[in-house]
Amino acid sequence: MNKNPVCELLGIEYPVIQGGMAWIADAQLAAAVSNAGGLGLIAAMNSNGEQLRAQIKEAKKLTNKPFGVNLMLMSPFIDEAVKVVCEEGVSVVTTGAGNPAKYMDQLKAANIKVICVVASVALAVMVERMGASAVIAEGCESGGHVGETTTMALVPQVVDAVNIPVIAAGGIADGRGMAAAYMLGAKAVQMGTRFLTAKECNVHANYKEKVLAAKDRDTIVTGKTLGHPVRALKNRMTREFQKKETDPSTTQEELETMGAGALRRAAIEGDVKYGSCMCGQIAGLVNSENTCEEIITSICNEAAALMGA
Ligand code: TUI
Repeated sequence: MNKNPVCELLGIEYPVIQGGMAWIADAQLAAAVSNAGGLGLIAAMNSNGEQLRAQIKEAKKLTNKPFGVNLMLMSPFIDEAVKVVCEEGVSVVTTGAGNPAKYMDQLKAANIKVICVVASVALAVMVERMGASAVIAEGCESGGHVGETTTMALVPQVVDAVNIPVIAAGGIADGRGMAAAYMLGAKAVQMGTRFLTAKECNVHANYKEKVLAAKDRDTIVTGKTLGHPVRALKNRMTREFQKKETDPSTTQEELETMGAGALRRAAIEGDVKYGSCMCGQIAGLVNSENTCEEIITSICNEAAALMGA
């Protein structure tokens, strides 16, 4: 895996990126992934500017390796977050859940490498033109905010449409998934669900246990009627949400209120019955809590063996 374009671009040892999971991906997780040779990301979604700055400063103390920040474009703090990553000299950001056009020039002017999460060929082509350094083609097997196309179908179509490196995400949690991503033309992988169960991940223990116990059909996508579909583990919350979503008398406001704060309730408070346990379809494969180093080395070794390297 020498001369991997994503490793060269980012100055990392292994082509493995940790997903920027809102309320979950903090400085400690990001630093653990980066110290293990991958690219750790701090999620900016749930932080105002000063909270994000504190997380970046903490990560700088915990690692001298490159790490990044995930900018969730639907976040109420997005303008502050962009300003802070520019001021703090973060080397790379990923963007997700929208079109990053508005922020691209500002980020590039601050010498930040921008890697955009895309769920379509059209957006991949657009962000390449805007100067993105790479794209993450994320299939709808992933957890949290999802597009409509699977990883298997999305990755090769994005690979054919752009000249920048493509990183595959959605449904990848072991060496087989990584090898498959390579066969589709990806040069690296991003994993969320696998790192959610890492030893260094500070998500509430109830949430972690639920992901470790989940099987293949335990996730569901809700929120399509609101325009931001979200994949999470099935529980009382998703059942009630689904019931309301299919009831024509339910208003958008009712649904928005129900969804608000749901991820925080699960990830921070441990309410896995009435919170949103966002998680990918690959959860059924994720059965053990491991260190970030174990996760990264095992997936890369397994993929290399499968590819006959
Ligand atoms: O962003 C994610 N996953 C997320 S963000 C999140 S936080 C949240 N909290 C409460 C409610 C909802 C979300 C949890 N998970 N992944 C990256 C991603 N981006 N997946 C899909 C996309 C995407 C989809 C459509 C990117 C762009 C897009 O189109 C934009 C356009 O205008 O064309």
